[in-house]
Amino acid sequence: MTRDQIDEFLKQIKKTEGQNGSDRVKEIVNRIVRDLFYTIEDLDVTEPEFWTAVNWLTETGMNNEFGLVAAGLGFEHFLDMRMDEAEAKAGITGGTPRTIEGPLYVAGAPVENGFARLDDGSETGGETLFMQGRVLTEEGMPINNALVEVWHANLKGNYSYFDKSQPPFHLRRGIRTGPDGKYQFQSIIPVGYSVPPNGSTDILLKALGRHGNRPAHIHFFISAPGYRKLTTQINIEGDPYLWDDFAFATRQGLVPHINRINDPEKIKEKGLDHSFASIDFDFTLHHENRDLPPTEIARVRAVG
Ligand code: MBD
Ligand code: FE
Repeated sequence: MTRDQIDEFLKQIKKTEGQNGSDRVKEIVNRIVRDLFYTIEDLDVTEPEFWTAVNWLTETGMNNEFGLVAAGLGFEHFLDMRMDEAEAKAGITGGTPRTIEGPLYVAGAPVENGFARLDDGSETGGETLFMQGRVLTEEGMPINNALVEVWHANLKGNYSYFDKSQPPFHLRRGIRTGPDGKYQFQSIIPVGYSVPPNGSTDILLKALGRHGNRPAHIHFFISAPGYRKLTTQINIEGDPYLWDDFAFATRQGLVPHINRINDPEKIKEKGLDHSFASIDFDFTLHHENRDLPPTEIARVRAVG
């Protein structure tokens, strides 16, 4: 069909809309439908191809994998790029880089003051991790009463809540800073995540000749009254997927050095009988800015 014929049909569809409904939704949906009509025409998408896609969408919804698809197709990182750009235009630069939330946050984790242990000791064969630092203003001043929300995978790359074999809120905590802005947690160094084998995301990525692996990482929400909420992650250095993340989330500045602590005094201090890994990492928050889109993002999330 010609563009004119397609546009004629789009006009006919548009005419059915009436006054009710949302102008915003109308604009977005009509734009997407137009682009898809053009795609079908230009690429001569066959009917079986079209229905394969419809079926894939149905299954992706039934599997609750659209959050994963959004990450894997780069949409989530693209939204980060747009937020970075909006901030840069407003003169906000530097500080701790943001990176994607991903689909595996669960609200309601226990909150502790200053320090939390995330793992329940049941994960064996892994490496004990202590991670610590401060939450700071752009000016380098400690932020009191900041909330450090942290979540990560276990040694199989699985997240509690979604993996029902782990206890509630395993490897998930909130840590509240005091006047010194300090946080610290004890946990285990996680293993990288892979999309569910033979799931919708896996099927799509394989058809694209891609993999569905993420390097080992730890997620954070850092928030404090009067500051822009920071959504970010740190990566575990040395992971083979460090710069080959299927979700495009690795960023310079988010790969801290891991110190291996072998000093018997320091090991004893922690109540351990083996060496451990230690990461020092400060988070810098930007002041709240009412001219910018908020970084506290409304999004349906699991509640544990
Ligand atoms: C993850 O753990 C994750 O962080 C993202 C972005 C996507 C899938 C699994
Ligand atoms: Fe993750």
